[in-house]
Amino acid sequence: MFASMPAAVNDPEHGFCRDCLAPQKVARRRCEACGSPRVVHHGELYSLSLAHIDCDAFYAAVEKRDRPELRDKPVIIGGGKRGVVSTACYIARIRGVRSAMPMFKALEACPDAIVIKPDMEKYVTVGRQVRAMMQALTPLVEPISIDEAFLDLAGTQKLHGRPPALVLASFARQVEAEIGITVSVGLSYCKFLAKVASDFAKPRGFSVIGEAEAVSFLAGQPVTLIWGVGKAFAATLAQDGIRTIGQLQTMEQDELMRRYGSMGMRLYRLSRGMDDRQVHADHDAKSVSAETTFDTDLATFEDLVPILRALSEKVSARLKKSGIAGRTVVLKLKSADFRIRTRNRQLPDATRLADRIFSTGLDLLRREADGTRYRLIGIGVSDLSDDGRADPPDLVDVGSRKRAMAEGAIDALRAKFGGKAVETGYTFGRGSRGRPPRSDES
Ligand code: DCP
Ligand code: MG
Repeated sequence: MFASMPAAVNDPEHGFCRDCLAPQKVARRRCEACGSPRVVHHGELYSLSLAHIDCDAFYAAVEKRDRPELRDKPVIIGGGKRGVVSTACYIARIRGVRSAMPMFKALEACPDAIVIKPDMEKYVTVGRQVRAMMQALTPLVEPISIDEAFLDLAGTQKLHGRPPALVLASFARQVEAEIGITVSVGLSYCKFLAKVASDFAKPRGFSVIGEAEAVSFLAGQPVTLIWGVGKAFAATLAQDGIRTIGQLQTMEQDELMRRYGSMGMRLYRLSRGMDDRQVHADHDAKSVSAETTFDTDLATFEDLVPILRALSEKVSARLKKSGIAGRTVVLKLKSADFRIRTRNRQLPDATRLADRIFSTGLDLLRREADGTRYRLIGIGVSDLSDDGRADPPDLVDVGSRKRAMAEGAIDALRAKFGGKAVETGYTFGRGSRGRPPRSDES
């Protein structure tokens, strides 16, 4: 089923060596030309074109590149203000170190680890270099974070003179040679499975999930593999006795939607390997945001919520006006002593809906309303793209589709009667800006 497993080969013509790129006529464990064990075989190898590429242990890999004496040592990037692990190299991971682990715990697990403080500027630079190399392969590069992106290579065979699979394998080699870090590649027919695949054989992985085996592959996987199924939702599903994606595959769409409303449709489709989301090119990832400074500092969640609502609406209105959408929601707070906190969360799909921006911002705000007195709050979205396929009805739940329609109706009324004609619960009674008057705004 997977590229690295020659046993599942269904067409031995469809293979190559990831080291020397030589075609493989016979499904053997080692390359016919160079003897490398890194051979890839898959029946759909030369017809698939949607890829997800993710750098391996990114920050740690960059540090190891710059300090070769650390190559065979356990390295942890982290510490600093947060006191947690940002990333650990694969040697440290074998010893039990994980991202987001408190540093003292990481050092308990791996006392001889070398701890390096993050150098974000450097990582951003390297991330950009990798991205530029991706953009040389196809204009359809959709960055997901500093070290990962989706690439749609459909229709590029003529340009490259070889199929996407080979272009990707050669890209991985090029990143190693020119940048000095490694990547893992997932190749499939949809975003969901391309991302799953890239994660499957890390580090230096190259995994292929074809249409033919998607459903049977997914059947044995835990529900947490599905985008949007976090710990809390997995616990809900477990209460209902659902732990594997295979169990979801036996359930009807209606039932899933009745039981899980917002997530039911997503569970139904993704469990069956159905995912129509397209790869959207990067639009230079700027952001659209709105913020406001208060006359008097505010500390309670209740005081901040209506302001957040009003600002979310403002951001949404701007997005709608310019025909764009954003996928990462960013909350900004400035405390009375001028410390800035930014918190962000990435959504599965880009949005331009006030409702989604607000509810995501609300989640982020909840954790920050810890008694700190704030003088400013802001909300915005980044990872901008054309809005053509934002808030997709195929994957968005019924509830939010209704909210989207309601939002459209409210927009229409506002266009007709002015901004104050319709107020939502959170801003009602606070004026259209949802906060006490006299505040300035930027
Ligand atoms: N990162 C972080 N805090 C986290 C997770 C990630 O600061 N909780 C940073 C450090 C990572 C980078 O983002 O190097 C990329 O995140 P990934 O999830 O891709 O993790 P890695 O690239 O480190 O490891 P992997 O090989 O699993 O992709
Ligand atoms: Mg990574």
